[in-house]
Amino acid sequence: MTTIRNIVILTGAGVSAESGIDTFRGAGGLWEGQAVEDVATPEAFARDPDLVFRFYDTRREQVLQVEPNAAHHALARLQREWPAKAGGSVMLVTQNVDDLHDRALGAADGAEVIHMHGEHLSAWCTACDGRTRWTASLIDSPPCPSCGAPALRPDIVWFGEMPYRMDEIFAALEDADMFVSIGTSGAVYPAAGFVRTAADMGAHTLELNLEPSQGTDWFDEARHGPATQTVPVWVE
Ligand code: BJW
Repeated sequence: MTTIRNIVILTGAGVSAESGIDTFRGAGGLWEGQAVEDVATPEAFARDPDLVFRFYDTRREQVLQVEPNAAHHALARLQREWPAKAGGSVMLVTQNVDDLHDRALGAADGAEVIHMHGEHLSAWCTACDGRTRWTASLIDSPPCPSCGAPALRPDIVWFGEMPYRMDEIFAALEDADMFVSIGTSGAVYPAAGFVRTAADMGAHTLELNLEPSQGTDWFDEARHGPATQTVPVWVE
């Protein structure tokens, strides 16, 4: 059996569900009754920016009111302790646009959270390409703090846009001994395909999700249940 040194972890909305943030799909999901193309595409933003700003303003406010849960804390502990314990690395890639992993991790030497789909608490200026921490409303065209242009938009990767830091993520997947997917439906690419990249390179693959995801058959192993229970057990 291969010794596990390098781990890549992918998280999705299910990790933050027990903190009180809605998931996207399924009953009670954020997009139940809301067409995704009305809010989560560049075309929707061009068509009706105020609708899109209002949708993200509401969700930005929600993020400020919730706290990391036991799953976020367990993963942060793993990130802090694994390098010294196993002489390897942990890359935590999240599709989540909340900052709960970051808050659980705090300041930790050499450890970070990769937000491949962007962040609610960040605004992106389409004029100067600058990014600014942002907790207020984006309605009424506030000026960019760097260049002054009224060109800020949510720093969220919409459908049809390229997720962030893909080269680094694929390089880590190719070097991984273990790939763990937590709380994601496996409905959105390229993240849904990470398991196959890691498996093709010989990594052991594990799914932790409330229920079998769309890609569950691609994993070597699956454990089903709420993330606040399955993740701390796996980390220990
Ligand atoms: C629990 C739980 C608990 C609940 N405990 N678990 C056809 C084939 C392949 C690709 C495409 C295609 N047609 C179009 C595409 C591309 C498209 C895509 O994937 N579309 C699909 C719908 C098919 N993708 C893109 O456009 C992406 N860009 C791209 O592909 O660029 C080109 C490229 C090419 C090659 C390499 C690289 C790039 C961009 C995707 C951007 C996604 N953005 C969003 C943000 C929307 C805005 C917003 O935040 O409002 O990201 S969409 C949304 O879905 C959000 C999420 O990060 C993402 C994933 O959702 P997630 O996290 O999986 O949540 P859910 O709700 O789906 O699932 C939650 C799970 O948790 C469930 O399974 C529950 O059971 C579980 N759960 N409680 C544990 N307590």
